[in-house]
Amino acid sequence: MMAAIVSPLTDRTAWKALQAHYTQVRQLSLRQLFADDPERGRRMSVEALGIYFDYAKNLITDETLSLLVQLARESGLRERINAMFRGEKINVTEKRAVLHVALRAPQGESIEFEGTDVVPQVHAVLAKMAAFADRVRGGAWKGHTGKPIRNVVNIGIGGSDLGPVMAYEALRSYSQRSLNFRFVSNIDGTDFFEATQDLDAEETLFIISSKTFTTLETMTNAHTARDWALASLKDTAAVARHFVAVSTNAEAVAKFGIDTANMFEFWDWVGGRYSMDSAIGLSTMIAIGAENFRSMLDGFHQMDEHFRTAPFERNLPVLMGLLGLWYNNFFDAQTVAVLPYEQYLKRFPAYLQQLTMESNGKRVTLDGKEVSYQTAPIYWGEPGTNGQHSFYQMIHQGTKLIPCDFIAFSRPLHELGRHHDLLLANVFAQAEALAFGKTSAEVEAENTPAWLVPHRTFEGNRPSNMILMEQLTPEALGKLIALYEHSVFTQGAIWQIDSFDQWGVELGKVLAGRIIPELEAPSEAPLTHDSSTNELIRRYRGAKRP
Ligand code: G6Q
Repeated sequence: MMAAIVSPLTDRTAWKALQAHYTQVRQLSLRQLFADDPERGRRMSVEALGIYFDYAKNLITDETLSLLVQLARESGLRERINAMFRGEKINVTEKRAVLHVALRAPQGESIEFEGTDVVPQVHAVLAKMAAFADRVRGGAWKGHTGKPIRNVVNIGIGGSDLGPVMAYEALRSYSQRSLNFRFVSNIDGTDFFEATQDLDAEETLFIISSKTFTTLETMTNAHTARDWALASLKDTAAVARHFVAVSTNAEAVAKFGIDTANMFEFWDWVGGRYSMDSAIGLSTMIAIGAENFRSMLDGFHQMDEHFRTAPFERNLPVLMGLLGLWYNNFFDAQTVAVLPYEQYLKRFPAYLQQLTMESNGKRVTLDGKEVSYQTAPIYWGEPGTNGQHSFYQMIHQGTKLIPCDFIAFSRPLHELGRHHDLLLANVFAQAEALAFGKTSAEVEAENTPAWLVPHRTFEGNRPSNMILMEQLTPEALGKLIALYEHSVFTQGAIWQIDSFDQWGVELGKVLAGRIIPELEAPSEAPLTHDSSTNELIRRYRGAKRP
């Protein structure tokens, strides 16, 4: 089904009003805005689902916000949200529905795809995952030689890797510590080698995670894993005890030699980068247990409901999406820094890179017309406080405007002396320093020599959001991920692009497929690429066979 017809972005009334409004607002200073309105901090914040979202330190006024909300309305965001929840094929270029919200719908709720309620299917797979996870965790699932499993290796890439790695790292304090978890994604043999070199095959379970079960990297690593396991176990019957699969492709799973009884299913309507809460999360569930996994799903679901029902003015993902769009499209900001002040979220920026940039890194609209505005910004980041001793210099005093998302939790997972007070003091201080800076008069008043004053001055006015939550729990993680998922959706709807396809990854795959046999062919085989690529191939061939 085609999306509702809305006018091109730059023709919308709110867009034009925002352009005019921008020329006034860019002169404003956050110092002044806060001085003029002592209530700004409290007023420009939303508290929902245990998330305190403070957006007061943004370069906005009330009018900015109401124009942005008007833009969301004019862009048909409400209709787009409803279309997603109704199971319409909003991924138009792949003719697919986009129903990751069904993965976390509680039992008893109904979400239909082509006339069938998919929620019971989701719960049947969750129950199967839970039974399996319990057996592995409790030692009832034995390897081929009768030993319990001590190592779980997830083999997958992209959406079948980044979510599982991120969630495992994020929820490590909830994980069963007697189990080791490793993640292999890269076609670079080093990844597999390092992940397995100290493991005993008798105690190792491989989860082959691949929606299509055809991905070059994953299939190559899966075959290497099979050879590695059989080199010690020496019996093909061992494959059934040491390999399980997560896929939509039962035929390819069976062909690989995995018993389809040990296959955990998901569906075409789950996009790779939106799949960590499907069976792709099997490693997560084995790590943290079924109950914690369910509470993570509950967190996701709470955010889904909030996104679906809350008025745009108080809707966390909508607000976040709109604020991001404000800098991206009007201030011409090229990037967004995601700065979690929580060590367990160290892989969260990498996870968000795929979610945001693979989803919204598009240059044509749904109807194939080239956009005349910027789409997805570059996402990047590192946990605080580490980044403060590295790239924050540029955020404070560089020439680029870099809006920041700070993420912090009031209660630590490990009470350790003053550590948490020091951590939180830093995150609050960074947001404050960015917003208000330090004027040259303030620097001069510290008896700074005149020549040094410009170097020590901070111009301020650098925007940030603060996402403050109580504690990093499975439920909190679910909310946080869904917050970003839906903020990406909000922006994609306004930019009128397909946030759910990824054609941009295809060309490289096809060309690599052509080059592989050329690297493996005898060195005199003729080459028909451009002169640069030909020379690279020749040099590689020469190095391979000196
Ligand atoms: C995500 C993409 C992509 C995908 C990987 C792995 O949205 O589709 O990152 O997840 O290419 O694909 P398979 O799971 O099919 O191996």
